[in-house]
Amino acid sequence: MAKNVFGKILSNHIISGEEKAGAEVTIRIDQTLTQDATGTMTYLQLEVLKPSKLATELSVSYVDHNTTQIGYENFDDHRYLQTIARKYGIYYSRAGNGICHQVHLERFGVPGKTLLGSDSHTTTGGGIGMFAVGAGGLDVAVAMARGEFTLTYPKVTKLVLKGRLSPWVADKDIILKILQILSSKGNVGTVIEYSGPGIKTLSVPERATITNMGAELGVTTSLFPSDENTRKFLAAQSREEMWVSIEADEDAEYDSIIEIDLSELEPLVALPHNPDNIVKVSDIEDLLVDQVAIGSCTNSSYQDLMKAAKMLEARKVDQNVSFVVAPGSKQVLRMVADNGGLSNLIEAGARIAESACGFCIGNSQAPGTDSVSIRTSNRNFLGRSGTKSAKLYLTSVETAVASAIKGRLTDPRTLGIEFPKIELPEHFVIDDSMIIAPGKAEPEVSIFRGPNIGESPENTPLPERIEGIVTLKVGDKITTDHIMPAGDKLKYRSNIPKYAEFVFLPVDEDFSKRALEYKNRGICNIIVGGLSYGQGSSREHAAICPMYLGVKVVISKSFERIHIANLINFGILPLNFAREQDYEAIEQGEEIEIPNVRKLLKSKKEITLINRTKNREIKLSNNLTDKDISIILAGGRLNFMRQ
Ligand code: MIC
Ligand code: SF4
Repeated sequence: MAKNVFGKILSNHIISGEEKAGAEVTIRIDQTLTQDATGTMTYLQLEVLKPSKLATELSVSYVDHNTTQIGYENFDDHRYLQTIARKYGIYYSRAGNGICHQVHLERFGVPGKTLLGSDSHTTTGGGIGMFAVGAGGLDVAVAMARGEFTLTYPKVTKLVLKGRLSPWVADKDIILKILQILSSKGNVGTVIEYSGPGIKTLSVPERATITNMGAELGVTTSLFPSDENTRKFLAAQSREEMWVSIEADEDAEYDSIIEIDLSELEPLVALPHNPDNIVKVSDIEDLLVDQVAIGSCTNSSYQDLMKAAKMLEARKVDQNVSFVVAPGSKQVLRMVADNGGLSNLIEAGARIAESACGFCIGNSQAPGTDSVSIRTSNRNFLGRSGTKSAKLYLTSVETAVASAIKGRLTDPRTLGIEFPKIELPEHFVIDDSMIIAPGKAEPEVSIFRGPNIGESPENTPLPERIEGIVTLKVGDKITTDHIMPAGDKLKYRSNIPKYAEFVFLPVDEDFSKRALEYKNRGICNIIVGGLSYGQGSSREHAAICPMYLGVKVVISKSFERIHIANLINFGILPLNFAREQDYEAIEQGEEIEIPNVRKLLKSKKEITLINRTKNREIKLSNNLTDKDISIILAGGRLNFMRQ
């Protein structure tokens, strides 16, 4: 039977289940990646699973998020990760070597392989023809221990790119256009497969900018075929032997088809506070700008930085703009330095930041009060930058640099300078000295544990009857940045009791105190949410910390894929309103009862909630599989696996 690229990769990896949209399938995972902010919890869980050896072909532990090192916590956590990597035979990419997704693309990504990463932007790997998926840390720990991952077999959308981009219109504008068409909600359970003549005009790093922001679409992942451009990129990384050709069969079928003519695109911008809030740059030009930040796993490649450097040759950034540049990797920084690009950037007034997540996750370079920040990153959620009143606008590198020069949001086509066409280099500089390759696993190695490293907390089995209070009611598109803010709190990722103090901080400063008080009185905490609850990051802390505070149930109109998996993994029951309008029938502070919940879940009967305050019944539904239900009843995945 004719197959598309996704189908070809998946059928090579199926362990069990039917290859049919909506079916539950278990697939073999070839590679895993973790980053430090999710990694400490992932490896604490791996320690609980105690595998005698890893089941993956390759696993890499990156340090890229928590590199600010104010206080001892980050450095101690890095040491923990480094010793754990030795114990299990995991590659360890040291702080300073770069952002996980950029480095993985450069040094480890292999077309046709499956990659599971404890970071939502693991989807970046689709740019090199991998089936690359983001997941919670516990799922990644299980993949390392058992080599498998279970997911819902997705629908596949063919996204045909025709024509070629005009000068000054970039890879980023393509994905912003797709976000405008598809929005950031309602795409759960879909894979996007790129195709058409336009893809031949895009290099692997440009493709990776597009697949990176598949995370913002909320799709399972997205991917490009592995073609001549993929071969060229691997050859330039001295890894040509890893190349295989993977193209869709001519009559391959898709569930839906979308076409975009690249030649019709214009520079676009995502307005605050969601990446799908898209308008043309020319529509809001002249907006005064306080900060411009180039970098993040979306746009920090060699081509990105050299474009910026060329545009800034013999030019200065506006004196009112703070201009920060964070190269995606040590390789990028080294090559931009060798080629003279770094001097241009420095002379123009750039503040060169470490090759790390940095400004993107709000743990450095926080903008000022009410300020406008133009960024090449992928998320502009409220408070994400570390400054709640700041407004973040997401653009291409070209638009960001034009705006830095002018001090106002600027369509780069109006700059009147020569367009900087930067080709993919024939050879990248290869220096893997910041990656510690594993020798044989060393089971006896002593693991370093600083005072910040806690334990992996566990839940208790779901009670037969839930009696609780709606501790919080929120609206649509609540992101994991709302639930579990990062920024300057990121260093507490390994210390759950401390980190739990900040749950829902951007939404309700008293939530954590209130929830803990109810928990201590034996009352279950219940959260009510709107559409796309849990959008954004893979951080399982958005489930672990609420669990620690005694949250037992989240009822919402819909959930995002990774977050619902995390809720299940930690034994929090995710339920939907059977009728969306019933969202209105329940308010914060109301007393709730859900009787016979265990029995009803097991027998797959409809669950009814009793709003005791209003004396009214509300019907609830769910899409839980038998396995999900068993995990929730057991009080989370680790308990379930022990049974
Ligand atoms: C993010 O971009 O929000 C993060 C920080 O990379 C997260 C992971 C995390 O919260 O540690 C993600 O995207 O999954
Ligand atoms: Fe790091 Fe930002 Fe990418 Fe997340 S989105 S991995 S914080 S660079």
